[in-house]
Amino acid sequence: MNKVLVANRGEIAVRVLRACRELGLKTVAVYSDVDRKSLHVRYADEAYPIGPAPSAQSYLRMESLIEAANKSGAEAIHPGYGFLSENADFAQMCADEGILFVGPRPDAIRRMGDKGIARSTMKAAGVPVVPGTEGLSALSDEELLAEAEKIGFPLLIKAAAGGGGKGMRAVNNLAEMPVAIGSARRESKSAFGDDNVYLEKMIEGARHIEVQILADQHGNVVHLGERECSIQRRHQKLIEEAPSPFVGVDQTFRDELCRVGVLAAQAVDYVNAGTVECLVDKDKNFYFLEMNTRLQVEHPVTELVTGVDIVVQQLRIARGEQLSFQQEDVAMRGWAVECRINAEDPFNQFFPSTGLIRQHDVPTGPGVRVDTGVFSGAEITPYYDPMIAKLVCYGDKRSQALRRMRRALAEYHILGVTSNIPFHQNILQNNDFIAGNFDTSFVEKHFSLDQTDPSSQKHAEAAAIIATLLSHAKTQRAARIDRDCGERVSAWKRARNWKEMGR
Ligand code: MV4
Repeated sequence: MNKVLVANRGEIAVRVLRACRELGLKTVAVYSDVDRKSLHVRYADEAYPIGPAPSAQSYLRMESLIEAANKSGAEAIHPGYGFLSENADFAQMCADEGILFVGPRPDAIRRMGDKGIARSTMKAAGVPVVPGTEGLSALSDEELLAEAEKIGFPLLIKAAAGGGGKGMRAVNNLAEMPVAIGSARRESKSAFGDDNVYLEKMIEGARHIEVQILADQHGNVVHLGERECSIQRRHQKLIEEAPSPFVGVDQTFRDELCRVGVLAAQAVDYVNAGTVECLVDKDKNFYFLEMNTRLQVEHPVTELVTGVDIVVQQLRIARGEQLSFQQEDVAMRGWAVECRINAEDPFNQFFPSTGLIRQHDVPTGPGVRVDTGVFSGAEITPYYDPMIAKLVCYGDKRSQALRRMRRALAEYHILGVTSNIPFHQNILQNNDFIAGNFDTSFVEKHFSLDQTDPSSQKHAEAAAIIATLLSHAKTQRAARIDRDCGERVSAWKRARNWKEMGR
């Protein structure tokens, strides 16, 4: 393997290209019309256009990607995350073309892709799953009603082809079932072209904790510990950390959770990097949710606490090498936290913000890592996901990692588009977050700005958010004045800027 094509864009394409560079591999980028000037294109040794901006016509076009690989002579394709990364047909197509797919075998992708099949496979392998309809498939409405009574309420209806909350419905009693089944089926049909659903008892007040797995082609499977991913909004993760503050110093619990993660991977003969997502309740009961058969956005927090370069390992595994270490060699040391920096307006329902990034000043210094695909002068288009960067901070303890994160967020300046930095700053000030005391409902509970119930503390919360936003706006304004003091700014404009700063 000498040359790798990266079938992705943005920060993850750059991340993968960097790993290729370090391994001495030649690199090939692909780009849509609007990405011609993107960082990943600049970074690669060569680059091929693959079509118009909409991903269905570019980054999701399997034939164009295979064609670019063949034209460039790339022997392998790394899919990154999103796009075709969990598409079994694409993995198969690569295999048929004699191209190495940097990921699991098509069969493992397929078995984990159908959440119903995945649950049955897991249960048979001794992996705990949430009680529900595992073992049954293609359930009719009548069967669902009968099963629902056996499971009890509240329960969740989930899409078999789903994942990530799409097509999911919460149901409190039998009477609500028929309508909920109908809408879950419709949503699933339109999103995935499949209207099969299954049922799970609802686990309330749960945390979302996941286990990072690495498996080579020789049957060696190791875990790299857990990540805490409960800080999310509408199934979009916002902050991730490793280790999980809930697991904390309970090494017995960690070992058990991670052992089950390994068991889940072994059950489908998993190869390459993957993640086993679990729900963990307040009594430390944990249940398999789903397995993501790809590299994840939040992999850097694991890299920082284990010292393992996950993408380098992926490439080594793909070219048939054995894992160079064993489970006993893996230790989690220190603490890492990641904030996803998105081009979206936290004060306007997180509406995506597009346009020219006029200035992008990223923090650096001790314990700070920034993975980004943008730069000053880059354009944020509405075609792809709004994540601009991942700001990852490391410390010997959680408190130090959080201190560094606050410092780094304050150093981060983005001009031209609105970002969610002030939102992160607010969370990083929250006492429950600081105490590690939160579950998946944290963001909803603490930051529902649209609620105006005076009997709650919401006004205080809203005031805190407004204060943060104002203070942030002031810092941004100062940065803009600083930048505009260059020669090309007229004295008149500068005078106005100085006046503004006095406010
Ligand atoms: C659950 C659950 C409670 N009980 N399943 C949401 C997305 C999908 N991956 C699974 N999800 C959930 N499944 C049972 N049986 C709560 C959630 C859930 C959630 C899970 C992970 C991260 C954030 C979440 C936010 C709300 C609900």
